[in-house]
Amino acid sequence: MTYATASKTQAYLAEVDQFSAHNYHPLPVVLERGEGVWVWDVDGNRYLDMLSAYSALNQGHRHPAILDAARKQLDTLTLTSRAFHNDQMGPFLRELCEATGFERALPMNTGAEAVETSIKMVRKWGYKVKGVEADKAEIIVCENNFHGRTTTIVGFSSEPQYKDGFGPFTPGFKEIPYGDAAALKAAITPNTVGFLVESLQGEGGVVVPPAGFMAKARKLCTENRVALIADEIQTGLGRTGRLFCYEWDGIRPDILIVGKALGGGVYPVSAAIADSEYMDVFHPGDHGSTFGGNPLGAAIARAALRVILEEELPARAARLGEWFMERLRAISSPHVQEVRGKGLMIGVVIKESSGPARPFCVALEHKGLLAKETHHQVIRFAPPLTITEEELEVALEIVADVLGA
Ligand code: IF1
Repeated sequence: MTYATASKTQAYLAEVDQFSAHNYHPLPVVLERGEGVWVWDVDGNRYLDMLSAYSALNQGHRHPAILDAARKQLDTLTLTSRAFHNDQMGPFLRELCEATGFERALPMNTGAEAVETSIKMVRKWGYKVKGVEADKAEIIVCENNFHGRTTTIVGFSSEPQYKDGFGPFTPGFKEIPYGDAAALKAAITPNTVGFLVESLQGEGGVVVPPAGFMAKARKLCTENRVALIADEIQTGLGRTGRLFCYEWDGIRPDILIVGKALGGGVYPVSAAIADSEYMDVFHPGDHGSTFGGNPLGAAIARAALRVILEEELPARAARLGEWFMERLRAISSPHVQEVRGKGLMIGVVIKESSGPARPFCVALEHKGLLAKETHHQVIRFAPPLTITEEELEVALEIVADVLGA
């Protein structure tokens, strides 16, 4: 089965080329419908979605329980601003705290906003609680990180393209190689307030840190009174086979950042989560958002979280991910250098000698499987966690067809 690029698709591509900013280079597929792990394009072709909106669709497209909650809330109350209370935000934050084991949560919308929230929280904690001299706070980050697109966040990116032309940048960030506990130890000074880290790097190319790295980071942070800030926006909520990826190291961060799948594939919802020691540095007027904690988003996030817990999606991701990775490794291919990942966050690394990963993604698309390359050489497979073994068999057949000898 090969899908020809038909005329309806071409018309949509021409339109977006004319009217959109050219800040993306998507695969040339125009989607109009989704259900579970499947999506359909405007020419009626069906695809298996193996990207899941970069893990924002862990529960699959249009999960019935999440849509029900959204519809019910649409018919009741959608937006209040934080000038007033609403009856969804409190239950949402209580359920989020209960699921994560923290005392408080601060609701935002996008991942980058929750990262910014954490940066502000940990800096203020540094000044008011730890006693760092004014404007001297340092935050340690990792090479190859991805935490969002705001000017502050791209300022500490190691990817030149993300920063080129966007300076001047916010000072106060220090970079270490990802997974290097000795470098972390050496980088900590009395002014260090936080260590911001992805428990497994997503955009960096599905990079799994050396075993025990997060546990070592936890220990160093505790010894030096540095807040460990885990960005679980992409790895969290079941993706890697645990509710949060740091659980693989048996640790707990001081500040936890969630987004993407918290919105159930329906609506942007993010949060910074921490105990009172950190969260209570915020006083009325210090920080906020027009839409953060709105009743529509809160109702959707409650349902999104419920689906992950009740359907035991983390355990499902662990079981299916291990099996799928094994099967991927068994494909005899002249192009594959390595298959790596955790749970259903999987990277297939293409050998340099076989060229970049993108043409392989185009070939997969033509056979009905949507995946996206990252960092030139890596094909990322991250299907909805609701995917079945049978559906993964369909994927394996297509992947073997494209990557096989
Ligand atoms: C795009 C990437 C993935 C994230 C982590 C924070 C954010 C992200 C670990 C910011 C966002 C998104 C951004 C999106 C594509 C996607 C992405 F390729 F860009 F890097 F997943 F790998 N922390 N990642 O992964 O969250 O503000 O976007 O809600 O097109 O930029 P956001």
